[in-house]
Amino acid sequence: MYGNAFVDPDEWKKLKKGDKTPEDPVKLEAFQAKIDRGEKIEPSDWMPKEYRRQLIRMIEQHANSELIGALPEGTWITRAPGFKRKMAIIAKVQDEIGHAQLLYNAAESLGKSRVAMLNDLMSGKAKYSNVFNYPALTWADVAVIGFLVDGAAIVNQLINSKGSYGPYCRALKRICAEEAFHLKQGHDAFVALATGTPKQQSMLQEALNRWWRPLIHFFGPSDKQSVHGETLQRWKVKMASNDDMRNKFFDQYVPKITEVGLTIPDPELRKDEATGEWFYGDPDWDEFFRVIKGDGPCNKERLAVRHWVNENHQWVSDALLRPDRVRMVPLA
Ligand code: BYC
Repeated sequence: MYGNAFVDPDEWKKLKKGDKTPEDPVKLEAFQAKIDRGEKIEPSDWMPKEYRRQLIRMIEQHANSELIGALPEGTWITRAPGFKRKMAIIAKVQDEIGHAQLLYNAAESLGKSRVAMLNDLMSGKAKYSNVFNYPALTWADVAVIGFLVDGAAIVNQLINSKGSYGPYCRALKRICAEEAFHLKQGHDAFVALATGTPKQQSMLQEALNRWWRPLIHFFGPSDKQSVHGETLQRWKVKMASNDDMRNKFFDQYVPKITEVGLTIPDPELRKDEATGEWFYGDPDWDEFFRVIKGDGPCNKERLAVRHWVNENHQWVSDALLRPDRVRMVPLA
């Protein structure tokens, strides 16, 4: 099933088979010129196969991140401290699933079906953000996710919402508006703990210590190690490099973390005031690559939830899409 009427499903089949036919140089030049003029590319427009393939990879990974990203905080719905925080976290988790919907739609507009994307997620073929392979051990972890993971995501998404692919940029704009509200609830929970009892403060510091390294990894490997960065920036899919986005995050969030009395768990972190560049200690990129390849603390647990949903909730899709398959049981 394809979510967009413009899509030729054969395009995706060809891409999957690794179609290496050279692009028409005239079309390619016109395409790049359009991007350089800052115009949007829409699903019905001609696009190079590699542009389509790269966008599917990145948007699909982003959609998977929203879907799986709902899980660490979702596990805290039943244990959130107080009614108001419980209501807020329920609404936030629902929003994240809504973001996944928007992004799967945007990726579908390029020709890959949602079912194929969910299958690739479950088989481990498609990635999702490294950060969601870590556990939320305490309520303070939820505060760190709500403030700093959402903050990091906003840095990335605001920049990329000015990119070249229309459906992705429009989805990002809407997502950023909702994320800005998530950030407020994350900041509120964060500040409440930072200004709370000594026990709450140390719980928050411990959570920050756990999340700092995954947060650095969130923006992707350094520009020297980035595989797709250059191509994606040329096509204005990524509007800044991994290192530039990470730098922006440090600029915005390091002062917010330290002003509430927390210590950043990296004695080497410093800003060169002359160049504006941040330097940080070794974030162990081996750990990053291990985690994104499936060997993180929670990878198996996260995918197990998707398998469970797939097996136990198939009837919902059947009822919506194939009502002929659903057997109605009369009420006694
Ligand atoms: N995690 O060439 P590079 C949220 C992979 S959800 C995992 O630099 P690229 C939220 C990369 O895929 C929002 N993998 O890649 C939800 C590539 O591997 P493959 C999450 C990563 O694409 C719920 C390899 O490393 N945000 O905020 O140029 C609750 C080489 O990297 C990661 C997004 O998904 C990573 N962090 O740049 C709360 C943003 N980083 O595919 C919050 C959308 C790199 O060759 N994505 N890899 O096997 C992007 O902006 C870009 O894809 C990245 C990476 C900057 C992440």
